[in-house]
Parts: sequence; structure tokens; C-alpha cells
Amino acid sequence: PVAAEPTAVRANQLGYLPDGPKRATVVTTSTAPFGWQLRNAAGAVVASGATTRPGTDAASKDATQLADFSSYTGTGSGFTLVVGGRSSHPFDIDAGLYEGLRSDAMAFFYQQRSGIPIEASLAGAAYARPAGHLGVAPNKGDTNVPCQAGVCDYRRDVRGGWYDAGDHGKYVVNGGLSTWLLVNSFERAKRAGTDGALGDSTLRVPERGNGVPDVLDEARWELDFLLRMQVPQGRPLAGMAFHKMHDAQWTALPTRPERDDQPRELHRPSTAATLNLAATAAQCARVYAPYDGAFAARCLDAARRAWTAAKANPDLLAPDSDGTGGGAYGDATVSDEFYWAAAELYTTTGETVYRDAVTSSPWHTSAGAFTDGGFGWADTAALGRLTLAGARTGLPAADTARLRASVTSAADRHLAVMSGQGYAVPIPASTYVWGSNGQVGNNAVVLATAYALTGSRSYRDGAIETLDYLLGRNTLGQSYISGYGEQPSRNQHHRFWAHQADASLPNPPAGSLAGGPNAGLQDPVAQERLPGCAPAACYIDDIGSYSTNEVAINWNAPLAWLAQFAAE
Ligand code: 9MR
Repeated sequence: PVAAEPTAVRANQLGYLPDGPKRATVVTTSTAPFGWQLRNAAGAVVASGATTRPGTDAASKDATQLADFSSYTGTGSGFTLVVGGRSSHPFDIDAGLYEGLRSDAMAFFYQQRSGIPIEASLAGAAYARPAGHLGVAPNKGDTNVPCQAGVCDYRRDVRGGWYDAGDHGKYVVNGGLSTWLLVNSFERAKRAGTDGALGDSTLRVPERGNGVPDVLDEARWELDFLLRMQVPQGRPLAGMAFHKMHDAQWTALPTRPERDDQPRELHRPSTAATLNLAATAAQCARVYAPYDGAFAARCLDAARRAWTAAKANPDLLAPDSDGTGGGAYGDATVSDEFYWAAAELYTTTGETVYRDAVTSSPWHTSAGAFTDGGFGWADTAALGRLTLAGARTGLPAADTARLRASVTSAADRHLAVMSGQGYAVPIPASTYVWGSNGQVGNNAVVLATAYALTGSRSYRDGAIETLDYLLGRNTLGQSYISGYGEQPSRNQHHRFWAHQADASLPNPPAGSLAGGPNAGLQDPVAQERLPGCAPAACYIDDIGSYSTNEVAINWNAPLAWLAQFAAE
């Protein structure tokens, strides 16, 4: 019998780092090894070897083999990997490979800003737009927002922040998680002594040149919004955070932010949002202290008040049913948010009350703090672990050692999941949920944190290899990051970057990560176009497929974190 020739060679379409892992996936039903050749732009073979590890990839159902050319350390552009007459897309091998993505993945946040004009000089002419939601007609504004009926009898100024995703909602739990990731990326880099690359005037933000690291300027835009979402002193439920604010009804697509005419409403406070604010504001107090003491003090005060309010109101759960005009972000379990908030408050203050809350939490010792599917806006215990494991706290040395071991054993699990698959994805086949690319990124953050804690090369390689998946080494040959690779996502679901719906509008800017394959098929386009898909193939680059192809701050945040790590 004739061995089945490969049908595809899937590689990172952007490329590889000279000192990083370099692997590609060969799609073939043959179990016999093939020779592979790495060719330079002139077509000359610069390295060669044989494929290994025939098997079936559970998430895509593809029969695959592996080509590993990690030992090649030359640099250049226009390389291809050729296997049995099939060629990969061309790619670079370059130490500066991730510089552009580092910048673009962060610029996504500037472009998602509400309440400020997006400047052509920073974003490019196609992406410039007037400020959204400042009370200029037809906007109803975010400056004087009423509550939903029965929630409160006053109005709040909740301007600013980032739009969550393709919609114009602003949700505290998701905003907090995303802010935490950006600030954490800076805290990690600072500890590693590589924060200069995130310093002042390194990003395209309007605050560049103000003496504050630009990543902290960007995160502050959201922190200021999150602080505004706290119920003020003297009101019922003072110190709690409103769960979210968004349009009364879903707007059509496209709708430019400044043309949204829906009423905006505050939804009732929740324990989850309050603890999320407590955690993020406590992290703010710690990290911003060297740059802006007054702001750090404001953050700490807000964090303490949020903690106290959540302790007094531990069961104000956000329901899954509140999804008209905006996402629900429902969460029935908040013990993990209590743990995360306590961990941040303890790390920042060292105070006994927070230490006791940490050590008495079931999440302090639970084996379930890290999961294969990864942390997320509803599952935050891992964030507390990551903070405590990386910090110098007053916890007993044995306790800190145990926390660190929990991070490395989670990272070991992710590595095992990767090596059990054809495409080295750090999530199992059963966890291709809404936003799976964000989960891939979050698990890569755990891997990179394990590297920071141990210096062990396998964790660094694992974190970097996850970028291969996001940049095209997958069953669809799809780069999920706009502007990067030969077959990038172009039509992510967004109300302004909506070229597919209105040719006068732009496509998403470079560096925007699509939500990714979602086996749940939770939108009409996915349901019509993707029936019977294997989990990793449940993706379509169509603006209507919001459950596979939206963008979101909590997905671009781990991408920005990771691109920064890889750029170092
Ligand atoms: O990321 C959210 C995902 O975990 C949920 O399953 C999904 C359905 O509730 O909502 C996702 O978040 C969306 C939010 O509700 C509204 N803004 C867009 C978000 C990304 O699709």
C-alpha cells in the first residue's frame, strides 16, 4: 500500500524564536515517518529530519505527525517547512518576532476605550473615531447613568473604561480580570527586570511621556472606571460594586459607539463584582505605589471597603438570566473570588485579617484551584495562587513552597495535555468553550509564571509553543490574530470594526484575538455552518458568529501578557 501523503503542514505562520521551540504538525493518515526539510527563502535546505509521533488528535480528529526543528537556530525570513511534497506557509525565524504583537495586542485596549476620542495619530486613520458614551446625542451617555428599576434611586458617573468586546457593555468581573492580567504582566516583568520594555513611551497610548509605564496608563483607564462602579458612601450597599452597566437592549451590528442611542443602565451590585474590584484595586495599590502614591491610596481604600462590603453581603449572586442588552456574567460561586481578593489584599498590606481569610479559605489548599480548562472571569482562585506564589509574603515558608508547587504542577498538567495532542494545545478536547483561545492564553500565563518561579526551560517553551497554535498551527490553518500570519481572522464580531457588514468600516486592527473554536455552537451562523464539527474546528471567520469569532478584553489580555513574555 502507498503511504498517504501529508495533506497539510501546519506551522506558526508568524514564525519562531531562534532560541525557542520550533515544531510543526503534519496532517497525514500515514503512520510511517516522513522526511522533513526546512528551506530558506532561496529554497536551499538548511535543516532536515524525520517526523515522529503518529497519532490522532482528539480535538480535531486529525491524524497527525510531528516535525521538530527546534535545533535549527539560524535566522531570516521566508522559511518553509516541506514534508512529502507539502509546504507550510512561509515564516520568519527572528529574535524580534513578537515585538509587533506585543505592541498591537496592547493597542487593542486603547482602541476599546470608551469616553475618549480614538486618535488617528495613535490608532491609524481608519480606526479613529469620536469619543463614545459621553452624553453627546444620540448617546445617552455614561456620565449620568440610572439604575435598572428597583436597584437604586440615584445616578452615577461611570464613564470611561474599555468596551468589553464587540458590544458596548462594561462588566466589572470581566474588566477586573483583564486589568489584573495587564498589571500582572507588568509586575512579573518588573520582578524579572525586564519591565523597561513596558515603560513610559513604549506603547501607543495618549498618556505616553507622563513618567508612568504605559501598560499602567492603559490599565488605569479601566481601573478608574471600576472605581466609579463602587456604590458610594452613605448609600444602601455602600462599598459594593454594581455588577455591570450596558444598553437596555442589544444594539444592531454595526453600531458605532458614538451613535448608540440605547439607554444605559446600572445593574444591581453583586458579591462577585465587589470582590473582583477588591482584588484588582488591591493589586493596583501595590503596583502603582511607586508611580502615583495618591492613586495607590485611593485603590487601597476602595479595595478595603469592597472587602468589608462583600463580607457583609456574601450572597448577592449575579444570575445567568440577566442577559438582555448585555452579557449576564452570572456566577453562583464566590468563594474563589473571596480567596483571590484576600490574596491580593494580604500581599499588598500583610495584615492579619486578610492572611486569615487566605489561610482559612478552602481554595488555599484545594487541588481544584487550577483546572485543565483554565481560570476565567467566573473562576478566579488560580489568580490568588499566582499572586501569592510569586510574592514575598509573611506566609510560612512551607505554605509558600506548597503554593509554588501548585503552580508548577498545574503547568506540568498543561505540558502533559500539550504533548498528548497533535497541535500542542494546552486545553483538553472537552474544553473548547466560548472564548477557548482566551483559555489557551490563560494556561500559557500559568506556564510562563511557572517559568518565572523555577527558571525551568520546559515551562518557557510550553508558553511560547501555545502561540504557535494561536498563529496557525491548528486544524484550520487559521491564525486567530488579525494582521498576523498568512490566513488571519479578519471578520471578528465587532460593532465598529465591522467591514464585513459595512464596507465603510474597518476590519479589526492587527493584534485582535478571535474567541476561537466553541463546540457549543451558540450563535445562528455557527449553528448553520458548523454542524458536526470536531471541537477544535468549530470556528468560522464570520462577523455573525459571536460565539466563535468575537473579540474580548479578557482574551486579548492573556495575549498581550504572552506577547510581552515572548518578546523578552
Ligand atoms: O466570555 C463569555 C463567555 O464565557 C460566556 O459563555 C458568554 C455567554 O454568556 O458570554 C461571553 O462574554 C460575552 C459577554 O456576555 C458580552 N460581551 C461579549 C462577550 C464575549 O463574547
